[in-house]
Amino acid sequence: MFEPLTHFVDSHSRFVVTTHVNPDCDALGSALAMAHLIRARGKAARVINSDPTPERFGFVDPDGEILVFGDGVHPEADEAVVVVDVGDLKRLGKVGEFLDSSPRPFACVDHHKSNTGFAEVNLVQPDAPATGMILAHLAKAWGIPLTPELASQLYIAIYTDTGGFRFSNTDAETLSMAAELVRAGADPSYLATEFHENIPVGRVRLFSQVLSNLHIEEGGRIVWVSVTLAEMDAHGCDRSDIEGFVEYIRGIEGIDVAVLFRESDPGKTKLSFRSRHDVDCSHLAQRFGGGGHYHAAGANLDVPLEAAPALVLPAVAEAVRRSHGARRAPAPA
Ligand SMILES: [Mn+2]
Repeated sequence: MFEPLTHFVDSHSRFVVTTHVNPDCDALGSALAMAHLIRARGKAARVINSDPTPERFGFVDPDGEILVFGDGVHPEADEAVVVVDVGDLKRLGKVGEFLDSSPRPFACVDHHKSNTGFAEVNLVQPDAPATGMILAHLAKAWGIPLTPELASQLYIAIYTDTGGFRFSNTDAETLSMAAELVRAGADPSYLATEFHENIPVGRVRLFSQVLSNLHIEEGGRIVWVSVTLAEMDAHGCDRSDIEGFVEYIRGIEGIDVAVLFRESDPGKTKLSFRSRHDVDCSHLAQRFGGGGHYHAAGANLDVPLEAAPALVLPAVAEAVRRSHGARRAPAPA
């Protein structure tokens, strides 16, 4: 299954690796790991992203290797491109627009259920818990030793995309790969602490404001919140600070779907869906032009924040009514 990508890497000599806008730790760790693997195969590789690395994820890239697309920083004519953790070309941001106007060979390594196989070479495994997991297997297939740096990049990718080994994508294989990465030098306590315990106080204040207006519908099966640009500005927050809000409200007892409506630009709304049980968020997001995973997905609407809930919530309610909700524990014999 790695042959097409192996052939792609062997057929070019210089590479740019890139990932989605508003990068999370799977995106960042996977981009760095992919560049490392390409270099270990004797080729040149650098990482250029559309968005700067969010400050609180700086620990993923301690050497500041990730470049930001801009004046004079873009894929050169002789650089092939590898896109990681991207299921939809729209999520490539400025780098995507640049590639549209100046096409070059490109490959994609990803695990989004909604990935349509848009690249020339697609290494897409929807069952993988993280793009970092696919790359951990690729490192082994290529016989590339796991340095502590590489192991840390892959570990944080897997750790965060499994919600700290909580989500249904966590299985024995996930945990045994994590153990292998720890043996190779990833420090689980350090990485988890950097990830969870670096919260700017403005983010906590914004969260408390958002939570003060929590909406519960469908007899407690749907929960939703919204956040405006003005609220984010007032607390010095950017969109990366909002990550995690929707995960938190998904934890409310008895709910099936959590939705976050975020004003992304004036007149535009970003939707984030999180579900439990048998509600397919990826399917829900696709109804609004987005995509993602079964239990986590998103979409962008050209609709003002105030108008978005009335447009979206009926579809969520329909999905919830069709679903079976929590599986009941078997009755004692
Ligand atoms: Mn991912």
